[in-house]
Amino acid sequence: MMTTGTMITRRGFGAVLAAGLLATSLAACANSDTGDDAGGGGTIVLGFSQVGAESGWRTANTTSIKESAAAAGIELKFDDAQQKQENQIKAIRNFIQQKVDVIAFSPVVESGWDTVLKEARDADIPVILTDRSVDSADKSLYKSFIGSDFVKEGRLSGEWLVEQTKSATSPVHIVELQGTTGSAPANDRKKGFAEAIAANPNLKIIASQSGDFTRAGGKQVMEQFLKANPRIDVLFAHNDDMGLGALEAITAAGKVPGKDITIITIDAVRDGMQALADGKFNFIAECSPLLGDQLMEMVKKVHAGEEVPVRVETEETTFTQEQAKAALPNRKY
Ligand code: GYE
Repeated sequence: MMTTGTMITRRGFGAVLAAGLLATSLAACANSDTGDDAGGGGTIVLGFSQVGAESGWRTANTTSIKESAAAAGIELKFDDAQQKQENQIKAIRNFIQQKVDVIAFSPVVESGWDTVLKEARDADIPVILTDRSVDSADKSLYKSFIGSDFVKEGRLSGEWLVEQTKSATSPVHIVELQGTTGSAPANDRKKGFAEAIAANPNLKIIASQSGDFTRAGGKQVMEQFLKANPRIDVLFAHNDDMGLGALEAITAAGKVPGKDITIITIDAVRDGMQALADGKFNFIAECSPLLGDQLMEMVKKVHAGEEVPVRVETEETTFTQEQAKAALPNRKY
């Protein structure tokens, strides 16, 4: 989803941060005297509520956040919500009780956050959203949202398919593996893809269901798709992991992934890139999980009471099979 207000890209953000660093450290020093930090001694304490460990993307995101917090000298209180909103709300309430300095979280779904976000605001604890956003109308409930443009990822995936199928004269049967129901990436990737493929009326989504962003979910739902639909030409999976799970179902059904069924996914984590380089996937739209450094810089600014952009968009690219072969040796996650 899009938020209004100042937009700034990752590169531009670096420069803005550099300018604010001096002020940040001065304010941090001043705070150390007041002794109001939960960690004591002037160390900034960040409470972070993670969605879970459902995918390769999520694992890489967690590593990035932990490593960046350590490098920035920020004390991290990390909670894994196991894909449940109720656990995230509990974790945020715990962080408020512990009087952490800043709260950050990646909301599992878009809706239902206003009450707990108001509690954080009442306690004067700034909140930063990372990776996924919320649909709250009241933008004063959080300071910023750092993450990708999921609609764009869906659109780029759809545009590639439109280009590949431009000479098709008969219907192209597409099945879609959606991410977690109600999550921003599932809602937005679906929307962007549907908008793009509307350019060619031959492109038809014949089945669409959630595989919850997991390999097991992708495999199970793909098995159902294959049973119910004698002809499937294209699979659009909202992440690599569901695509990887679906590979097993496709092979078990006696079909050749990447040839009999064209496979498009999103994320570009190492296993996905390997499948693309091996010819099993056909196209990936990248979504970077490396948000840790940007988050820690922003935590420092917000803690110092500085203004931050309301939206920081991650830069990303797309990969064909040839591009995946070239990029794999240097892939960090
Ligand atoms: O694409 C998926 C993960 O929110 C961008 O969550 C993230 C998504 C990512 O489970 O693999």
